[in-house]
Amino acid sequence: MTVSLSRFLVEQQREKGHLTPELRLLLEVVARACKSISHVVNKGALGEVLGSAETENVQGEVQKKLDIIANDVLIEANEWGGHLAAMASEEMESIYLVPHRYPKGEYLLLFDPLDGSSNIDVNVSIGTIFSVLKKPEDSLVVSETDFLQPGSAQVAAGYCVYGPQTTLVLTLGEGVFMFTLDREQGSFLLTREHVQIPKDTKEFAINMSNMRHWEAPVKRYIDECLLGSEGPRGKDFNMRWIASMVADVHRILTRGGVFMYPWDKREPNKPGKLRLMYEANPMSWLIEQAGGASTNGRERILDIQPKTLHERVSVVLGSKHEVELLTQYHLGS
Ligand code: AHM
Ligand code: MG
Repeated sequence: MTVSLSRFLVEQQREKGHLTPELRLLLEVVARACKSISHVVNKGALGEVLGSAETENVQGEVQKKLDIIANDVLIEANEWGGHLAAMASEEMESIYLVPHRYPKGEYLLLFDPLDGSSNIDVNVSIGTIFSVLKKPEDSLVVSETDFLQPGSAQVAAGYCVYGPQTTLVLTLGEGVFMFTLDREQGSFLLTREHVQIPKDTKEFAINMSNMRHWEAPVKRYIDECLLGSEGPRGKDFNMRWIASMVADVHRILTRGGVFMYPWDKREPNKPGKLRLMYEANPMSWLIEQAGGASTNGRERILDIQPKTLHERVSVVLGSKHEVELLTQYHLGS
């Protein structure tokens, strides 16, 4: 029997009590927005959506047309349903309050509307990442402070990868579930349940061109992988780097591996490249829910107390034993 995302969510609400009707609506709306984004991504040059928008986001990065389109799709889909209090996005400096004309809900939605922007124009997998928090009960007027909750407080998280297939991956804190978009039916269908990542791996993902800028523990780990069966690890490793976190994490959830975007000397004042609240937190929760681990090298990512909405973090996630070894190298250095 095929199970649609809608049916899965209804069952989670009805039988398992994992989600409220409001959260169910929120997830349905996010999935619908991802479907629209997938449609636009598929059109590519035919939809005149490729290339730069010639504007900069809060991170000082040049925005692509699709970054802005995906952001608008998510905002427009989510603002009127009554399930949200506010949203935050990689592409917007400040939080977005639900306009006064619409009813307000209890949830806060954060997203990276189009992750892997450098891959848009070259027809390589990209994705949308999202994280859902509950608005603190004592908050009357939502402010940025309400968003500054550790990843362990998330009530739902996931991503949608736009690749050869469009796949939505979701956790509500009771395992990881994958849904593939059936384009004929126009709905996401459950294709993998309770995903588990192997504890050991022979595959790593890191941008090797930054090697000379890394810290000693990362350098040591990669050096040992590269020595293969002749080195201390006693096995040959394979390397994969897609440069879309969504696609790299999707591979790891599918067959294991370790992904790293560590601190490096290029911008020593930044803890890393990736953003904590709408990239690292949702991905870390998915990875942990699939039996993997996620750290900044020294601390579990989900335990980090965010100080600002767009703060960055160093990321090491994936197969548990590799993440433990990397943590050991960091703590020992
Ligand atoms: P983006 O949100 O601007 O797309 O940046 C995040 C991306 C990640 O998806 C990916 O892991 C990383 O940046 C790639 O970085 P690099 O350009 O160093 O390969
Ligand atoms: Mg991103």
